[in-house]
Amino acid sequence: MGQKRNPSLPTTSAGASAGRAFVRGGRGVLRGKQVKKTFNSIKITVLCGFMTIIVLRGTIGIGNLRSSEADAISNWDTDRQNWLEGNPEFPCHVNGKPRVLLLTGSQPNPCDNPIGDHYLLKAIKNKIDYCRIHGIEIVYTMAHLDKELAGYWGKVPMIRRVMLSHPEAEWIWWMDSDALFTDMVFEIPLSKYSNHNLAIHGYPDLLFDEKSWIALNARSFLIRNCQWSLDLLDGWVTMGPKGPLREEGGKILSANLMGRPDFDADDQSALIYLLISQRDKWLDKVFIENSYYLHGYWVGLVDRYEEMIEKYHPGLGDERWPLVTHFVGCKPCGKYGDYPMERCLRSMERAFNFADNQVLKLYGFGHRSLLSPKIKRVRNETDTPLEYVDKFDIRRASF
Ligand SMILES: [Mn+2]
Repeated sequence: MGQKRNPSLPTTSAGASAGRAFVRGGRGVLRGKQVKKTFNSIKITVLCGFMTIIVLRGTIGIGNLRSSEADAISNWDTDRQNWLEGNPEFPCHVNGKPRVLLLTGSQPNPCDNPIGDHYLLKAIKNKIDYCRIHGIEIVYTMAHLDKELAGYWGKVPMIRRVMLSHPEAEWIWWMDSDALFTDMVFEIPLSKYSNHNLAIHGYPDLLFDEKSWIALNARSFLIRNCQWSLDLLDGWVTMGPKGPLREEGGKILSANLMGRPDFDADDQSALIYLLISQRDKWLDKVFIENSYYLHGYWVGLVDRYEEMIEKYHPGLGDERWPLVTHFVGCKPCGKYGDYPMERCLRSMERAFNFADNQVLKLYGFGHRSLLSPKIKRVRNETDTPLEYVDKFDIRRASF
């Protein structure tokens, strides 16, 4: 090697040369020179370390959902099927219905304002009620699995993780923390999706004719636990990682999707773009749902609750009685929403109480008004309480 012939040349093998510098120092080389050489070696060590990190970044899952190539999964359908057969105590169908796991979550830190945490609590209470009534399990996550995929991108690695860790779950239902169930009776018509792997709220004409960036809503959707979905998540997340991938991705999305402002790649636009640009690969397994509100935009719904109560009844799920009211553009946990905080909180309170009235009915209570956390009795106590169970327990409604 070069260093052997000319000991004063900088070395490229940093670890070994650092040791050698001390040996050379022992031969009587000036101490200052020795220190300088050692310093050079350290610089090279740092540089080599940096290069190693860059090389490793390419292989440890920046830009894909895997921690290394070793856990690329290609046989999930067979593996999962075998697991299900070996674990009959964890069936993927219960009482003839596919097992659904609702996945939601919020940031690991406190909200900027304590009122934000109060509404996160109300939002999870609301989801617990709906899921208890409909036999759905809940996973609430506060973990950031991947530093590169923070914020709304965080759901993608989390969905994948939950699929692989809960092989018994047939469907994973992602729902944002700022979405509330407002129809406690309506049940997802899963049998409709028996030939599909993704059920998502949206409009086919907006997707195919207009390529609109709001053609689908990715904040409440159902995805089947299968290999197709793992592949979709892998394709979906490519624009997710912080930095150049997300910045360049944003430019591609704005150039291709109608109405999209210029900003870094977001999960919803990326999904729309993936489905449009690889239509043949994905679309026959995607059910674009708009017969009920799997996602319902809160503006235009929250002011109509009294009218709904007057004219309709829960169980419809659509614009007459929306399954979900989603507070898009409200940031109760953060600082900067698109709408005034007061209007958002007031509307969330109304949505929560609208839903809670449907839950409280079984117990004989209701909110004093849609804006009041206080309750009042809505019927007298009785010495034959079981007749009210038959009448008001939503779980006994005819599904
Ligand atoms: Mn949201």
